[in-house]
Amino acid sequence: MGIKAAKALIEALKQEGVEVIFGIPGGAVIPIYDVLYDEKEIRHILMRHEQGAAHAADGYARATGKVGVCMATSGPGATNLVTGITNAHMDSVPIVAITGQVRVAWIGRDSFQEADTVGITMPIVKHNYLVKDPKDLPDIVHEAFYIARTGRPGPVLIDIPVDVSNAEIDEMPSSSEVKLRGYKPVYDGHPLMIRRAAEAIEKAERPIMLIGGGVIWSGAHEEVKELAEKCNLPVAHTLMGKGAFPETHELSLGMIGMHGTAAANYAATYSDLILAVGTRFSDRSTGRVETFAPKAKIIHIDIDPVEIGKCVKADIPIVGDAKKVLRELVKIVKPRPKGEWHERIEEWKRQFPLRYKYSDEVIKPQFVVEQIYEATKGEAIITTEVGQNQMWAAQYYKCTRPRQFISSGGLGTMGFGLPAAIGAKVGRPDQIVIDIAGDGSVLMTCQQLSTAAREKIPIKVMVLNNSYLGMVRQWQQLFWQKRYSQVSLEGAVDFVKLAEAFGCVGLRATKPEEVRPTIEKALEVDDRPVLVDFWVAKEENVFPMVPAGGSIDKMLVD
Ligand SMILES: Cc1ncc(C[n+]2csc(CCOP(=O)(O)OP(=O)(O)O)c2C)c(N)n1
Ligand SMILES: [Mg+2]
Repeated sequence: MGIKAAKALIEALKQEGVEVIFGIPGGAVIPIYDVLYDEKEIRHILMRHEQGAAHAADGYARATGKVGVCMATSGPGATNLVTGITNAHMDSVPIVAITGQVRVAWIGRDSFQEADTVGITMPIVKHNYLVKDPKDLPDIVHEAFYIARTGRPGPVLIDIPVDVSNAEIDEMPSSSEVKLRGYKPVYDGHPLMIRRAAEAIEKAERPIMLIGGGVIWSGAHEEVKELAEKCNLPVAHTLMGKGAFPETHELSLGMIGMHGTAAANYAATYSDLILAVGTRFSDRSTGRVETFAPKAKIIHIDIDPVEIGKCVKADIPIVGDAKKVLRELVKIVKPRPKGEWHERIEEWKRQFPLRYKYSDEVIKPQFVVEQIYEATKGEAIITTEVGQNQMWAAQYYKCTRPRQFISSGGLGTMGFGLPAAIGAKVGRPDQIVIDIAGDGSVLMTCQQLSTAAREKIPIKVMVLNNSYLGMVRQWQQLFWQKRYSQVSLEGAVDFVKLAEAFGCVGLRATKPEEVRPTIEKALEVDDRPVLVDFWVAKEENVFPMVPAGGSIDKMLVD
C-alpha cells in the first residue's frame, strides 16, 4: 500500500515535532490541505495574508527556539511570503516555508499562478528545494529542518509542484539521521584562540562584552552571565541580543548603537577590548565603522565564519558555537576585579540615563512603555513594529531573559510585530504577549487581527498612535529642515472601530491618567485579542540618536 506524498510530508513534519503551521491554501497546495483536513496533531492557523504567515512562523520560532513553519500556494502566495522570509534571513531565524508550485511539466510556461519561487528566494534563504520526485519529499523535509536549525539558523524553503504532492509513493520512510556533504557547522572553538582570548581578557584595562542574537540561538545566556560576573565585564547588547543578559544587572550597559545608551556607546568607544559574541556588527550597532571602538582589540566569536571580518576586523577570531566556546573560556580565564573602568561607566550611567520629559497633559510614548513594563512586572513577551515605537520598546521595556524581545532588526519590517505576536502566543500560551506598535506599521498587517480573533489568540496590540510615520518624520525634522513629506497619518483610521470590526476588544487612552487603567483593563481580557489606541505626543523624538553614518560616541541627546 502506497501513501500520498502530501501525507508523507505531514508525517515527516510530525517526526520533526511540528505542532503548528501558519498558512493560506490555494490550488497548488490543495493536496496538502486535503491531508490537513483529517489531521489531529498539527494545528493549522489560517492567516489573512502570507506575509503574516511567515512572520508568525518567525515569531513562533523566536519565542520557542523551535523551527517555525509557514505554507502558501504557488505564485502570489509564495511571493507574499518573500518579505517574511527575508526578515527571518536577516535575523537568522529558523523557519521552513512550504510552497505549492504548478505541475512539473508546466513549469517554465508562465502557467497560471506560476512564479519562480526557488529563483526569487535564492538570495533570502539558507537553502531551498524544488521537489521533482515525490519519493524525495520526506528526506527533503528532514534536511530542511536540519539546515534551518543547525549552525547559524535561517529560513529554508521547499517548493512542491501540485502533481508531486498529489502523487503516491511506496512507503513512508522512517526519519533517519541527516548527513549533508559540504554542510558541517563548526561548533568547537579553536583551543589556541580561546586561550588567546582568555589572555586578552586578563590583560585588558577597559574590556566590555558585546552580545547579539547568536547568544540567544546558541542558548549561551548563562555562560555570558557567568563570564561577565567572573571577570566583571560590562555587557552591551545589540537589538537582537536584548534579553540575553539581564538589563537589570549592574554590569549591563544597555543597548549599543543608533538609539543605544550613552553608557554602551561610550564604553565601546573607549574600551581596549571588545569580546563580541554572536553579533554581526551591523551598521545600526556600530555606526561609522571606521571610528567604531578605535582603541579596542576585538575578539569575535561566531558560528558563521562569513561574519568574521565582514564589517569589523577581528584580532582574535573564534568560529564556533557561542555556548561551547564561552564554556571553555570561562573555565580557563582568571577572575578580574572591578576597577577604575567600572567607575567611569557608572559615571556615564549617572550622567546620561535614558530619559524623557513627562507631561501630565499629553501622553508620552515612553511613559506608555514604562507603564506596560510595570503592569506586566517586566515578564511579558514583547514584539514590536518598526520605527520610534520599536526603539522606545527597546529602551524602556527592560528584559531579563532570552526570547522575551522579538523585533525585526536586520530588515526593519513594518507590520512584523502583530503576526509575530500571534506566532509567539501560539508557541507560548502561558505568557502575556504584547505587540508594542506604531500606527503606520500596524496598518500594514492589521488584517491579522481577524486571524487572532477567530483563533482565540489573546494577544495585546498597544499602538503608540502619533498620527505619523514617526521615525521618518523625526529624520525629516532633524536632518531635512522639517520638510515633512508624506508622513502624516492624521485621520487614517479609528483604531477602536478597526479592532471591533475584526472581533477584537478596542480600547483607547487619550490622557496620561488613563494609561495605566487602560493597560490593566487590556491585561484582563484573555479570551480575545485587544488593541489599545494610545494617543501619544505627535512630535516626540527618540533619543539618544546617532545620525546615520556618524560615530556612536557623537549622540544627539535632545
Ligand atoms: C515595510 C516598510 N516600509 C517602510 C519602512 C520605512 N519606515 C521606517 S520607520 C517608518 C515609520 C513607522 O511609522 P509607525 O509605525 O507609525 O511608527 P512610529 O515611528 O510613528 O512609532 C517607516 C515608513 C519600513 N521600515 N518598512
Ligand atoms: Mg506612528
